[in-house]
Amino acid sequence: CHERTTVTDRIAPPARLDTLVVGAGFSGLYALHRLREMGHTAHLVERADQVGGVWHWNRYPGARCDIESVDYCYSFSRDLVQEWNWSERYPAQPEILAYINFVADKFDLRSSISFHTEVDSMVWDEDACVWHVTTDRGDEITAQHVVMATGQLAVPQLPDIPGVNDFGGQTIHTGNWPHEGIDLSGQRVGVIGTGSSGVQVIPQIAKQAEHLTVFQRTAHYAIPARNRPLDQEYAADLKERFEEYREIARNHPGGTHRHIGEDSALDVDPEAVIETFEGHWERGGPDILAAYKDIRTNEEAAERAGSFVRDKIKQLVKDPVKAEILQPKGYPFGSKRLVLEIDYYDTYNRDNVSLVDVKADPIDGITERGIRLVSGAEHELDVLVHATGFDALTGALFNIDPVGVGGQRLSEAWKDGPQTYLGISTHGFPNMYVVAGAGSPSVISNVLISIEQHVEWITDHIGWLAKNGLRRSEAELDHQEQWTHHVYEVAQPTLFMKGNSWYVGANVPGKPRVFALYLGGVGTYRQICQKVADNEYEGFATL
Ligand code: FAD
Ligand code: N01
Repeated sequence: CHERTTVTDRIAPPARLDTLVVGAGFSGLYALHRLREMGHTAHLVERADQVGGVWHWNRYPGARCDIESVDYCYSFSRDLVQEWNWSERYPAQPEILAYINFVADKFDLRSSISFHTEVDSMVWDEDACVWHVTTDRGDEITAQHVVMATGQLAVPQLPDIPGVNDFGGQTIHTGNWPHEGIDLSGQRVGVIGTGSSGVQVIPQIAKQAEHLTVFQRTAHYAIPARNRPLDQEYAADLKERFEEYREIARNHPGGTHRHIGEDSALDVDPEAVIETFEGHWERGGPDILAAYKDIRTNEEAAERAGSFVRDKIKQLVKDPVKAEILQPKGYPFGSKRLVLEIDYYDTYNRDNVSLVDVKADPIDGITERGIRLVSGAEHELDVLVHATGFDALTGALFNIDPVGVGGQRLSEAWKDGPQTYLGISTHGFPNMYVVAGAGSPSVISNVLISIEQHVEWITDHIGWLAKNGLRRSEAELDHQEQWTHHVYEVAQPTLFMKGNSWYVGANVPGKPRVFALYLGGVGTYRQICQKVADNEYEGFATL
């Protein structure tokens, strides 16, 4: 079943629904399943031709998860857990997509999904207490509730470079890779971007292309994934005690099983710190981030890890000029997303790979033939790959730009950054719930844990409203203000604000610079949400 995906013809969505779900990634599929189980009329609309979300769109060679497979999966169905077998420590995109297809088959989800259908508007009707939704296929849907499962990283972002559309060869964004693949043999390929996507795709392109030129603006910290086949005895043991295993993750700050160090990196003998980092380097994975309690809050502590990784890069990359360019500088370790790499640094030891430091000599423009630098140097290319990231968290929501109470648009309500209560709801947008988005742990956690918690909370809330004969639920303004302030307040002491990354909206011109993810921890967040529910959804005005 690892090869299987299913493309389905479009079915028209029903005109009236209890709940409309938008998006067929992990979030939307579980929401649809749960709502149907509750006996609600629910339907899902997805712009792609199949399920999968990011794992459908990001088919670039090398695409892979950076959370271990045994953690990056659903836990709501015991049968599902028992039936599915992961093959690797960090699953690759085809295996994750096959898993999502397996889930869609098992729970017969496709019969309630309209593929090839993009929601393009949502308008709240205050008199009828419903959303009027339209799609690019001419559908008009009236739904009492809308679950926005539109993703965190669902809108590819092209670089802000003059002439970005002028290139005469083939242009590809990693987040919209051609499904049929692309033959790069004999091609001169350029890659802009060296974040998680760039670091994964670059080694794979280097193996195929005649020549690869990487245009790097900021070197990212990358550490080995040490991916390997999943030990099947270990996997079988976890299946035996999966509920207990998963419960630990549900209450862990990151939604994983990562050990969190209790010492300061500054209080421990420097040689012992290096030894600890060496252990992480050998084991691979992102746990080095939690080796000491202050790596994400204290620049000096972060620098211990930063200089350790820079030393490794010097050893791994033979050409000292390339090695110098590849060493991250000017921002603290961990303030941009830590990247897991497979053969990344070694790729720069190949004869067919060049590295251009576009911080030192910036890109002046993209031309018909390739890339021109400010110095006047030109790089002729046949294929240009943008590994330039996404309009994160708000991009897909603003593409729809729901119109709420009094005609206010979401983009207006969020002009200074996301304003939410628990990340789930926004004042002025009743009966609209966002899954694993801004204001919640979302992409700063194992997203699967966060998605399950959100979907369960949201669908329980919808069920509670129905049971109590309530038709309208809206975040109260004072609770929203307190929560939004709390989210920013928790982020302030961390180093995240010091990295120019998508976490703070730095990659999208004009985006407000705010850190909008909740850093208080997955377990703490779960408790807060539970308390709100236990107190009859305190902070929500219902009628
Ligand atoms: P998505 O998977 O983004 O699904 C959203 C869906 O909504 C998409 O199918 C989209 O087409 C659809 N949609 C959006 N707007 C509309 C509209 N207007 N109308 C109709 N449909 C619409 N997280 C981790 O925890 N660990 C990882 O290792 C990890 N790796 C990642 C690797 C990549 C390459 C990317 C891009 C993200 C990764 N993430 C990872 C984060 C990832 O976003 C989540 O893990 C998770 O897959 C999100 O699921 P989702 O259903 O919430 O959103
Ligand atoms: O995007 P990014 P991504 N000129 O925004 C560069 C998840 N994910 O797709 O750093 C030159 O991180 C930009 O440079 P700079 C994960 O959450 C996970 O790689 O801004 N360069 C940067 O190098 C991740 O964090 C996996 O200076 C330009 C790159 O483009 C998130 O998705 C795999 C430029 C963008 O990096 C996004 O990752 C893939 C310009 N004008 C994705 N504009 C896993 O491993 C941008 N850049 C699980």
